Amino acid sequence: KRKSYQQKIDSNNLHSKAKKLLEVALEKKSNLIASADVLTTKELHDLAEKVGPNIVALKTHIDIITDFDYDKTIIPLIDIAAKHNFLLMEDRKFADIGNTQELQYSYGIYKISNWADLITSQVIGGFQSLDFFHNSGVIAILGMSSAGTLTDKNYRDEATKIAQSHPNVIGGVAQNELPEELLLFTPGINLDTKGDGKGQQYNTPEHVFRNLHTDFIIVGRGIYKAENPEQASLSYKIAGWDAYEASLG
Ligand code: UP6
Repeated sequence: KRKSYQQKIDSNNLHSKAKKLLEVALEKKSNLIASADVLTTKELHDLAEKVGPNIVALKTHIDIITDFDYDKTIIPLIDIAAKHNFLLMEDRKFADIGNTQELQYSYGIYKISNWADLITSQVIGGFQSLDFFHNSGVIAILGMSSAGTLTDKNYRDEATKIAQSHPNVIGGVAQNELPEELLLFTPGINLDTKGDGKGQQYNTPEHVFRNLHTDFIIVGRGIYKAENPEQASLSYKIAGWDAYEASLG
């Protein structure tokens, strides 16, 4: 039997960003993270405004924004996030030594540490490589959704040990159930299709809540490519919440 969001909030030593995320989930009755894989600042802000009321977090790949400008892209995004009460999650998938990750996290044009409540990181660089992510909750990449991924059981088990023991880590991205002290974030979610012809493999919210006891679903093209992203975000929000409640038994 899985733990509820409230039971997770009440657990000891919860990271402040995990607590915030779970509180927003209960407040909005949502476990939906929209992935904003769009290419311009305007599209990013428009999508954030449209889906904002229905999501707990907006996931970015900030390095695909073609007209990125910190003041024009990030400052308004922070305001939209505050207005609609969602967190910002940068899906950077860091994968280097600690010193390099520290530089990539805080410097360059993106200055991720200034604004990202949550960041994703590989744990391939080992435990200490995660030490410098002080301002964000880290979501460790433990298993990938794509066909042929190298994240086999042995890798996942060892990566999960690092995630469980590191104080900066709040959870993992995976396609399997995790130890209950780690929040589980599951991408590869789509209600209409099984794949994208480029290796992505999709499941439904119902499947991942029932079988993996996931905590948060991540939806990209199912929302931002929909004819009506606002309506699509509402549909995924409801499907995710119903599946969560059903998984409580
Ligand atoms: N993502 C995955 N699978 C993983 C890890 N991350 O799909 O194992 C990310 C992708 C993309 C989003 O980088 O931003 O989740 C999924 O998008 P989609 O719903 O459009 O396939």
